[in-house]
Amino acid sequence: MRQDRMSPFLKDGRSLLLAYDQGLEHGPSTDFDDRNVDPSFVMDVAARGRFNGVVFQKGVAERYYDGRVPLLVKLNGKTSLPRGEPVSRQECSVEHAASLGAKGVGYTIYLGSQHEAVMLSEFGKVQEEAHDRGLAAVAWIYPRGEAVKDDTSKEIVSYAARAGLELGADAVKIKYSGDAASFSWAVKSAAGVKVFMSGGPKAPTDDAFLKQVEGVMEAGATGVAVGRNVWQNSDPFAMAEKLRSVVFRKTD
Ligand code: FBP
Repeated sequence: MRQDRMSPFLKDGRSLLLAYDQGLEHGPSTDFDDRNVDPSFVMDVAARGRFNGVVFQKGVAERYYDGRVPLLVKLNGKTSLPRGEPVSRQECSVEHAASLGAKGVGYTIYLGSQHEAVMLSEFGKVQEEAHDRGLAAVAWIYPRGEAVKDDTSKEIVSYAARAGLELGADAVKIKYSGDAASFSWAVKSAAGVKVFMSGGPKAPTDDAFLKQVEGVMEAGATGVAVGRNVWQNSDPFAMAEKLRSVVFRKTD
């Protein structure tokens, strides 16, 4: 049987990942406050909130990762400052991620961008190197750029999921298409690749976000990889508990 490289991040085949690379992607003044600007606070939320994995860029991992939960290192990234078609280039090697204790690596592909080919090609190398080392290769696949009119349509979200399969990802992290029926087409399109919903900006209420997560799980996804909806919450531990009860709910 094929080895499941995602197994370090799974419990009963499901998963709740905590993402914290927004300091690079959005900048501290956009997303952080006095509490969550400190990576050790988020490391603690990941551990005490019983997340199945934490996602850091290498700089944060080098200084703050303490081994309490499995680590996934993001290998590429960009800031919010450049204008024009999005591109995110690799700035950390698979080898370095492995040396930090990562059990998986993450890479963002802006599907539809004029620079898509650069990211597809880099991810191709990342995936092969990761698999050579027994690490999971997780693709953040975000359709974006002039050519993409609606990045949460059923058509485009399922295209992102399918691209993950074609590119050999062990898991894809994609945006929610808005309802369980359309998201289940994305899960089917991924054809066995684990599907995670990407959290997005903090929802107006906990219930509004949990409703999305319910739809995601009903659609057959593996779980969610979430950041702002947890560590921007006034009680991240309570939110983690609520998320766990939805993600790991037994349906039978
Ligand atoms: P959030 O749950 O906070 O949205 O985090 C998920 C994530 O994919 C992060 O890993 C990444 O920093 C961010 O979203 C990228 O957001 P954007 O949609 O602005 O590119």
